[in-house]
Amino acid sequence: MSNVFPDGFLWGGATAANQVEGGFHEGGKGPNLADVLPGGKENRLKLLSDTGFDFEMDTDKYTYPNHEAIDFYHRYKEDIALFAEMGFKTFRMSIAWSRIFPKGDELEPNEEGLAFYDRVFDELAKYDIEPLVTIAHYETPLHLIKEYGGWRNRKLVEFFERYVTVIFNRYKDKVKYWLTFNEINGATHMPLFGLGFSPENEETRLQDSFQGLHHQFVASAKAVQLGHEIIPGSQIGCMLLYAPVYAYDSNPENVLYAKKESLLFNNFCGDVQVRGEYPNFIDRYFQENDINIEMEDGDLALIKEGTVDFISLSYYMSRTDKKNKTPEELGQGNLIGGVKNPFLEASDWGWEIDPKGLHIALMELYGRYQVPLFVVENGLGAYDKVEEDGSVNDDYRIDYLREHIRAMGEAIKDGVELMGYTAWGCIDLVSASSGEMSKRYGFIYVDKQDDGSGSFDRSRKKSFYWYKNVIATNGEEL
Ligand code: BGP
Repeated sequence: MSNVFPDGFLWGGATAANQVEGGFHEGGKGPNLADVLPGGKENRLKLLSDTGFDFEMDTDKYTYPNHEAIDFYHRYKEDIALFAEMGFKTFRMSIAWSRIFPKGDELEPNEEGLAFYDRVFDELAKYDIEPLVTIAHYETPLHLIKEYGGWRNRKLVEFFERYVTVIFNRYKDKVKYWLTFNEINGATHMPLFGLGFSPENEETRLQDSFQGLHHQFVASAKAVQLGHEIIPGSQIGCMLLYAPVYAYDSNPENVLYAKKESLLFNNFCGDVQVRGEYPNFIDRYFQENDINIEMEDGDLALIKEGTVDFISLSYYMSRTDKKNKTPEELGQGNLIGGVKNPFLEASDWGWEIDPKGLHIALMELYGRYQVPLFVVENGLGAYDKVEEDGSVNDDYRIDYLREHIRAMGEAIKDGVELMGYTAWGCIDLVSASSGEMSKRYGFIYVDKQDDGSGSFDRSRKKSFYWYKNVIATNGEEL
């Protein structure tokens, strides 16, 4: 088989600051959203769907796993050396906004925070690993949440602009690839993560989420403009949580329903950020749900001018759905709803495993937008067993990744332009939705357990050697 992956394909791995760094009050960093999210699956999942979270910590009752995370803050050299050993061409990471602006609304940045990322980028450069930087990954400064109500407040656009101006200027010679808001379209499902607010009640959830999204669209467009000005040749992408929606059966009513759900979930944000316009279909949805977006003069023109250079996406699962569901059919563990797909198996966390869904996702996205795509998250969260000799034989992870990489190859054969692939959680990290360490994604095992115990030592899993060879053969040997 001749090689389907183009030369220069950006193989690598992905993380987010709050899930790896730790050092939560070191180097002048201020607290952010992730610092007040308790550990434990039930606690976290409840928060994500709940209303009225107060953003206070209760250390008697809960643990806070992101405080230490996996201590990348102190161990980044060792970790980057391991990424280099695997042959990474790129490393996706985020900058924690509250390391740069501890409260978020200051006028002057925190030099220690800036210097930390200088060191990380310099370390990556030693090994020719290209950084791919997410500007906002579920880590809004806590002060902006408590004082301003998160992204519902227009003020955040201004604070964000200050933040991106500082980081673009500081890192202009070190970082070429940027992403604005992680999984921006997840906002209406989980406003807590992306928008930094917990709805007061179900009635205000949609209105506030779409208003917050509008502010992020404006902020993202502004960032694209600034990035292009400050860093000539930079590539700035949006980031979508993409889950193709399948109709449960061929009943046209269900097909239509699935189509509409997909437009709303998968395409609304992309339409705004890639095409630079609110799509026509959203008018009806806004009317029917009584959603009124406050816009300022110039917002729509800015959105039109600040369209992204490429689309990045996370892909974990597809969604199967039908118009009329019984309560028993609902949910089924997939984070984004839907009903159980009888053809698919699920992970231990109930996430349905569907490599073909990635092929479909890439074809849908490329067909609609015709801009380069970048898969910046994909992977299997699983319980790993450490053998007596210290090895981790994670064949299940290899199987999962192999099939998804194959699916990307098939999409490339179908004409999709794909820039790269960064496997999520290339080193074990704190799970976003459950706060657990035991939901592991890594090629590199980290000896830290759910209760926070462990040596934090790193070791290579079987998948480490497998992925190294995948990269070395540019995806030819899977
Ligand atoms: C995405 C997030 C990541 C990440 C991943 C896996 O939604 O962008 O931050 O954590 O999902 O999810 P989880 O950690 O819940 O398994």
